[in-house]
Amino acid sequence: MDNRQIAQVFTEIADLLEIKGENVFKIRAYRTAADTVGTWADPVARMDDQQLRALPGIGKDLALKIRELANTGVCVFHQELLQEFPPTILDLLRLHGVGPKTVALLYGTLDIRTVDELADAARSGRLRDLKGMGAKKEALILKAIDERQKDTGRHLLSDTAAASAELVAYLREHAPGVDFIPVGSLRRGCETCGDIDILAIGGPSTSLGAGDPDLMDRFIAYPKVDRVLGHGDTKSSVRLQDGYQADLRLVPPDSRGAAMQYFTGSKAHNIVLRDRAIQRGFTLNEYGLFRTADDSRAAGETEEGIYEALGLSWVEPELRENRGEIEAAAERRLPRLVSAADIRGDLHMHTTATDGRDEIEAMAAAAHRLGYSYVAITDHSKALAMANGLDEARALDHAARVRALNGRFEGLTLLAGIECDILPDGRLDLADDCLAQLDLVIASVHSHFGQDEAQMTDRVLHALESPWVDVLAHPTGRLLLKREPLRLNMEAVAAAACHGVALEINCQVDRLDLNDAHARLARERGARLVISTDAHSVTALGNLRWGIHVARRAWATPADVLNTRSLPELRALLRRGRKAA
Ligand code: DGT
Ligand code: CA
Ligand code: CA
Ligand code: ZN
Repeated sequence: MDNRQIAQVFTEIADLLEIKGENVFKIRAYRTAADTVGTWADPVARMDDQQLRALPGIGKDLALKIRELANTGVCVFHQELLQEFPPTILDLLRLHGVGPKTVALLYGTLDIRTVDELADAARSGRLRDLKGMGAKKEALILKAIDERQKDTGRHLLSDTAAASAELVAYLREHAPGVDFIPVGSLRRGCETCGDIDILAIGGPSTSLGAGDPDLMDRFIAYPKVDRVLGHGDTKSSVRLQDGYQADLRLVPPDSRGAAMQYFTGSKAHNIVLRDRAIQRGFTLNEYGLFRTADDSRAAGETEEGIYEALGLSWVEPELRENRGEIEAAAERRLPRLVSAADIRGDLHMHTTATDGRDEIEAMAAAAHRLGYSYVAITDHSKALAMANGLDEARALDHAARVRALNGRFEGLTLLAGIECDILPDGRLDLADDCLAQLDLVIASVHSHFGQDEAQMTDRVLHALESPWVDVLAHPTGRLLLKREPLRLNMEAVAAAACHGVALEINCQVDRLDLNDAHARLARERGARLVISTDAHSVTALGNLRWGIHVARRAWATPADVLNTRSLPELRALLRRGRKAA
């Protein structure tokens, strides 16, 4: 079992204990353990008892449970708890705003077991009279159900990438002669993916049409397969235990590029490309590009060959959405997209001073290992009381501690920053003379998400008027598959940001906020982007790659992105830098 799976078992135990109304300390112990295991870099299943007990928050009992999970794949305590409730009850918890206490209430009083039963009860107004509910919460639950249904079947990019990588590793091990390439929306770096699409490039026994029954047998024998949806010699589909559908398609080597192109999509991109082929006397399909006149092959082995034969330069997968990339490829003016290698520093992260898990020094050491030239430590401000946000005095103390580490890590500069809340009326949570003493100020909305568009836009614009704000973080506040974006006039925000505020692409796996469309709009209006992890732990610094996909899907070049700059260049671009100059 990998860390993610073990963490999930602990989270479920905590949820079920909470639904039962058990001891809060016991519940918290499982949540802490889930957190530790879920973010630990090395596989805990391989650790011995002593190593396990050295992990934060893991005692004798939890260490035993991890050993049990590693050895048997299940935990008896977890199984027993699951027996006490209908299995569908955990689905209720995945609704936004529905926690274990609400589930306990719904199950205990109305015997609600499924999302459908909950929807019925909410629609017929049976929830509002329950203790602690009310009409407002009833409406919120209905909204959460609607949002959930709209998204069913989609998964976060990062989760899909992990599930796909695991499957591909299995396939590579069991079919060493075959080449496997993840395609579909995953290759395009879409924020969520409907399924896992994997392309297999012919093994020795393959020729067009003949297929490879052995390969497909091995595919459906993958231990995580829950159900086989289709099973042929060149194409099979399965449903995996964690809810993913996975499609495997096999093509011969001379169709490699054509199949990569076809199955990477998007559908919209493919349709335009196929029309272009027809206009030029070709037929394009997953096996190749053929001259319609005599059916002879014009291209197919490589993607580049296909695009070239159609008078186009090769198009990066992230751009293949029929949003102008074909025209740009025809005119040879596709942008040089930003990549992870261009990034010189990370400008948004938290430490144990607020809700981060690691100390300043650990974050800095990790950034140093990543080869960064600079990082900004940006803990929360006081309005975020839940996160132990900093007031002015603590913020300045913290800044001094951050700056004191400068010189410790060769080539790395630590910037003392803050993530300052934008209050409901648009004022900033900390006083100007405090903000002025910091190196970087990120502003963000963490409350009153329900304001209407005019109010919310005014609120954000007001905050951006402060001469001390350098970055607007996670501008829409959305949580993928969970919370809708707040209502904000992005045109107006982008226009305001042109006066020296960078708009963040937040790399948290369920934020990716700005999204691709907004980031592109902001860029086109002349606003600068910044790609930041908002890491709350050392390991989360690695989430940069997800935000890079978003930036690339927004057609961003290195020049569009603040944190591709050297530190002196960056300082000069900040509004506070211009002031000083
Ligand atoms: P998803 O799974 O909803 O996240 O999005 P995709 O893009 O991965 O879509 P999927 O899995 O249905 O199909 C994978 C690729 O196969 C798709 O991007 C393009 C190609 N494809 C599928 N169906 C069609 C089709 O009807 N026409 C064309 N031209 N291409 C198709
Ligand atoms: Ca797909
Ligand atoms: Ca598919
Ligand atoms: Zn943050």
